Amino acid sequence: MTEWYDEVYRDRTRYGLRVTRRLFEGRSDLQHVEVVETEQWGRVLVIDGIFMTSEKEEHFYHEMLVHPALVTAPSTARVLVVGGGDGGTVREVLRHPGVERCTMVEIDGLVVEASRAHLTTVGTAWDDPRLDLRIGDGIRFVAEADSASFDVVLLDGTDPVGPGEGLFDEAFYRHVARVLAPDGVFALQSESPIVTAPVFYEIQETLRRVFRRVHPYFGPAPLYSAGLWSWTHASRSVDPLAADPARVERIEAVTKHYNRAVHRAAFALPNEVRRQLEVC
Ligand code: SPD
Repeated sequence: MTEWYDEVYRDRTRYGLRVTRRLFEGRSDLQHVEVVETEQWGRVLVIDGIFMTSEKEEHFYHEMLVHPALVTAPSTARVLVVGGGDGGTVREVLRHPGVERCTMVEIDGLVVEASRAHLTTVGTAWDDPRLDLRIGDGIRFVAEADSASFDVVLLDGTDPVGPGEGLFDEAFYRHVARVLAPDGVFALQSESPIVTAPVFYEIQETLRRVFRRVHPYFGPAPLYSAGLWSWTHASRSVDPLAADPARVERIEAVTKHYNRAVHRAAFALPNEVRRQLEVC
């Protein structure tokens, strides 16, 4: 069987993958969850018709979300991951030996279930004793967590539509700032500065109302059809280029994409972005 699976985003773009097999389809209270096998990217997790991650290119996204924060935060002992149900983000977090506990709060148990069964090369750290996996609402978890109880917070959500929408609100970011240690780091996926530019700039503006230092950075995420993807490093005082050399050396020995030069280059702002951020 071969057919095309088209991701239609906000009724404005269409990106298609040839599918050779449907492996999983289910509906939770929140979302429609699928795993399909594709010629191009291997197995792909799809939520509500939007491509989330794939076996063959997920490392770009997950390594770039995790390592810039994990090599710059003064401490990495207590990490919180909001979302990330496919397991790729916690896999990268738990590569860092300085992480003592990684709490992951995923709103949809079906995403974890489907990923554990069908994306076994993505989530390889489910049994790490440092992982504290909770199925629940990340917004509520952060609102109820103790102040200064995490050193790093990572947000690995969907696009800002559907159940993930509240994860892009100022109120949520204020709670993140509160639960972070004073020198803690928040990193999040922040959409495409090109295809979804208005959303990207809105995220930057909102973060700037909450954090003193807000630095978007860029890299490839081939599954998202956007050409260029962004993540953002936000904190009260941490320089995103002041990476701990020992941590960088250790992690770049095992990553597929991330290394010290990629780290530096990723924070270079294209002119259009720089100009636009000056007026934000
Ligand atoms: N356009 C899709 C953006 C999804 C970002 N999160 C993906 C989750 C991967 N762990």
